[in-house]
Amino acid sequence: MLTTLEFAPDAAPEQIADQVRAVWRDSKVIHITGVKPDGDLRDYYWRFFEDVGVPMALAEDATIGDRDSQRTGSYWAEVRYDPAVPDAYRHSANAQPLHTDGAYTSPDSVQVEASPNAVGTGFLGCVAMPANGGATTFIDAVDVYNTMHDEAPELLEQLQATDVPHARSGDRKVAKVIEMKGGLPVVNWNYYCVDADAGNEVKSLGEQFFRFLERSPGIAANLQRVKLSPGDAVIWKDDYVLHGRDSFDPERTSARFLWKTSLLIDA
Ligand SMILES: O=C(O)CCC(=O)C(=O)O
Ligand SMILES: [Fe+2]
Repeated sequence: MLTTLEFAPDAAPEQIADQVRAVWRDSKVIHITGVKPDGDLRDYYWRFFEDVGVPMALAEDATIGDRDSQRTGSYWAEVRYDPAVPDAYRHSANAQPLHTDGAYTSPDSVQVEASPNAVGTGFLGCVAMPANGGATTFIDAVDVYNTMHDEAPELLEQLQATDVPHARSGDRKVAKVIEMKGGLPVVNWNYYCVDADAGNEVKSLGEQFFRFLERSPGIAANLQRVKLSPGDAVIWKDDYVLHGRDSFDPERTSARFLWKTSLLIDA
């Protein structure tokens, strides 16, 4: 599931694109490591994006408006430790529970045209990382499915049979939390964005899945950790894995600083 690609510090974005294309089909998470771009990391990786797909302007800003109106129309959002911004995982040092980024959005949300082969892909690029903790965590949806099959078969059946609405920032999407598509399980999940209007049964199902992910031995055993270094990036097929992060020792404001965006990759 996880592929690590090592590069020289001065590798060109086009080299990254070539290597990513070569492993794309058989990877769900790709850790790009070793590059030390001069200047703004966003400019460097933008050139990589242009070679492999189409960026999506889905960024949110936790410092403006309320949770329903935080879409900025821009491509990049900060995931940056800042104790001055309350109630936002993106600015805290807490562990972040497993989720998908696209739980309430689709390519229609930003009016980009998706080719039939395009895959919704998350991106994090690293500006700063503290010494202790702060790895981004991933689990293959196949492992989620198999673990549930063994540990919680009834919950798995219910999730496969239930439409769950997610909503935030003016976007709404109704989907199964886990569903077989083309022979592979796909996931759509963010506990904190289950629509407040969802019925009690749906909400209770969400509570059970949240607790399952937190407590299941099989989930913990299959989790993979990617700890980014400055210059590194990680991309992941958002519908095919769940991701989250470990808590970290905050050290100081901006001690952990990642640039986040999403794109459609049609490698
Ligand atoms: O901080 C991380 O490593 C993950 C952040 C994340 O998943 C998010 O902001 O959606
Ligand atoms: Fe995320």
